[in-house]
Amino acid sequence: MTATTDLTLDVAAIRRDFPILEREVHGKPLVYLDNAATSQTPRQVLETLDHYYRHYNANIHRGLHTLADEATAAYEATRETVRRFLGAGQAREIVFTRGTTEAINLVVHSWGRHNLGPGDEVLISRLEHHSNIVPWQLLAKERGFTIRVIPVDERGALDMAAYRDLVGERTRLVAVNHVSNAFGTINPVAEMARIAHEQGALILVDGAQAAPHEPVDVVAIDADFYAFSGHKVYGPTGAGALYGKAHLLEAMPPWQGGGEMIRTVSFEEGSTFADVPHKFEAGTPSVADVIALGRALEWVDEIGIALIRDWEHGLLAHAHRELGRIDGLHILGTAPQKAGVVSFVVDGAHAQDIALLIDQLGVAIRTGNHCAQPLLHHFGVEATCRASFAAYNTPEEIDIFVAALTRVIGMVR
Ligand code: 7TS
Repeated sequence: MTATTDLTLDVAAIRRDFPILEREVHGKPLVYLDNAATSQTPRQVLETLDHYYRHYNANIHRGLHTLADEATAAYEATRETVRRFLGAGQAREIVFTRGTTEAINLVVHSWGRHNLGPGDEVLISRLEHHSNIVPWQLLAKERGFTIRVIPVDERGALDMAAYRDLVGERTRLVAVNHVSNAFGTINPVAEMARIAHEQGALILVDGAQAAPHEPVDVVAIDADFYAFSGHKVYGPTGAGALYGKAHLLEAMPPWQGGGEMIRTVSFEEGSTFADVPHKFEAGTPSVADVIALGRALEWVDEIGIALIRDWEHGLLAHAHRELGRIDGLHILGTAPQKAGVVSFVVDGAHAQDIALLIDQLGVAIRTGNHCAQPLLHHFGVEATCRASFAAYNTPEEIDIFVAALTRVIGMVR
């Protein structure tokens, strides 16, 4: 099989940045196609972590000594890097979190708890990851608001006509992912924001699967909140961010209390709180991981997110074409706008068996419900196999994956 993409990304040079891609699994070269779960880490990010711990490991914002000053400067410089990466207007609109899950929980517990009550509605799409469903359900129990679900069509694209009908005067917030982790659907979030705003509702965009793959501009989208995870965009685990419009963040109460988020603390008069974004960053953050996340975003910038997107779209088209030749294989998620994720089931072969056997051939794909049970149940399946791509993947790797899959299907049928 020949690789057929005519794009110009220097994938050989990119691969040299990732030491892990040289390892073998079960005696075979690793083919890593589980990037939607977590991406691999380039040496520039590894070196940033190493350099931090060797040279300026210190707690931030508190120490009046050189190491603390250096750590604080690098941490705050990353806020500016994230601002640029997301196209936000101001660095104080960026709150560091552990990742997308924590960013969504921040909005739920701070904005949600203080703005939602009986009679209010939150719209969530059927495409959501559990982390954009369950926190809302937990709060709905406590506050008595209603969750309504934006349906999908048979391709796994959002039903925009139904969305327009659902958004009404009771709608307070729309929570939707930018890109679906299970199917790869790219959602028209700017249009969804416009429709939400016409009705006076806010929109929270879960960008966990968009930030690594698509150019993001929170101002152009007009997102009120935008969340992403560093570990899916070539950064380390433990650091991600929430973007929030300044006036919203300012009006929101703290959600976690502790050091660094206060201005004054008194037993007699209670406490007063720091300005945004520090009001939302209680305790010692994952300083090294935040700084290394900044380096990861710079790495993405050095290559160019548009080039990464185009490369991955080429990989996706190649994968769709080659998988389409396998008898009895069904791709779930065929929306016209898709990022580099392909989910599929195979007649007569359990997804779990496929993943286990294909791992023996060195290929890492994901099986299961991808933390999107409502979506998979809607399509009548409990699990799919999912291959997801990153900048370092190649058409040749997809060919190896497809050949391995063909072999495995022959074994289990
Ligand atoms: N939202 C989306 C759309 C995601 O894909 C994920 C993780 C999350 C939120 C949660 O991110 P976290 O970094 O806070 O855990 N998605 C996946 C996945 O597809 N396979 O493993 C994790």
